[in-house]
Amino acid sequence: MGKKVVLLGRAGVGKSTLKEIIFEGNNPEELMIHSLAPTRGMETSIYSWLDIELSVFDTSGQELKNLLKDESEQLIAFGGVDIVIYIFDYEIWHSDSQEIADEIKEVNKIMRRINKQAQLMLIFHKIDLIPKIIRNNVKILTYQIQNIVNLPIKHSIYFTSIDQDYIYSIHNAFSEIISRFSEKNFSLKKALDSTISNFSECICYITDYNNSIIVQSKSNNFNINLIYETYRIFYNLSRDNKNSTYNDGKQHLLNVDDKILRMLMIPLEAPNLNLKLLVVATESLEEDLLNNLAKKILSNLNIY
Ligand SMILES: Nc1nc2c(ncn2[C@@H]2O[C@H](COP(=O)(O)OP(=O)(O)OP(=O)(O)O)[C@@H](O)[C@H]2O)c(=O)[nH]1
Ligand SMILES: [Mg+2]
Repeated sequence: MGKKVVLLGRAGVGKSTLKEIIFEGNNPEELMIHSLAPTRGMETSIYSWLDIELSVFDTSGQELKNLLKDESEQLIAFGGVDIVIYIFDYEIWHSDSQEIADEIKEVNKIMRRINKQAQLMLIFHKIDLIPKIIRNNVKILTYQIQNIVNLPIKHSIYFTSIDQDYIYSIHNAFSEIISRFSEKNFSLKKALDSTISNFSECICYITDYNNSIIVQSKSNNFNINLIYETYRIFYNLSRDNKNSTYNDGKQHLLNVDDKILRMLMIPLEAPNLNLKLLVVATESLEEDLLNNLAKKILSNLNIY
């Protein structure tokens, strides 16, 4: 059965750009240089994502205020919706946090009225524009945002950017959001989560044949300030076609800031399932850890 996703947010926060990269496979670097035209009305597109069909409604930021007032518009946007993704960015949050918080509350109120089952997700986009000191403390930023927004449920906030240094953050955000209703994505996620929960200081991903991360998991104590740096490394590896050097099933040591990251890439060779690589990495110096983790994940994935 198809699922409906609505992208909401002010003009220029990056809704259409995210849609183009995640679902249309467009080049993030080009979209950073050549902006898309502002969206007018609601643009609806249908996409496949692993085992599900998604109808994505990309709305106009210019017309958001109107949408939040006009009941017939609201029925079109929120009727039958499964997930509403509200996107905002640092600039807007920085200059207008209370207004953005009120807008998120308003969206939540309308959703509760029209469609109680729908879930609201928050994306804080363009993290490349945040000063580094704030970017490295996303936990504090999350806490601040949740407090100002002050909804009954504390919503997760995904921090994203299309900048090549952070590109995997957007695949990760969408993978987590969509895995709520993709059985296949969900079972892969469950296999990764249950395996990695017994390991310390590790992160793992599965990529598809577009070099997108379709699912990822990490140990509770994996240093979250390293995540965006690890995205950067993996992105550069796949972009430079250096995968072949790294996907040899052997461990490689990488420099991440002033830390060493140990990494292992294993080809999954499952094109029929669109699963290309398993990537595991750890900050731990223990060599056996990664081999053990990869072996356990492979047996829990049960794809062969
Ligand atoms: N620095 C930075 N710029 C971004 C990022 N993502 C998108 N942009 C830029 O943000 C601008 C607006 O992007 P759009 O995707 O058209 O914004 P939108 O939310 O669809 O806007 P409307 O259609 O008017 O509602 C473009 O100039 C993009 O290049 C990002 O991660 N970092
Ligand atoms: Mg747009």
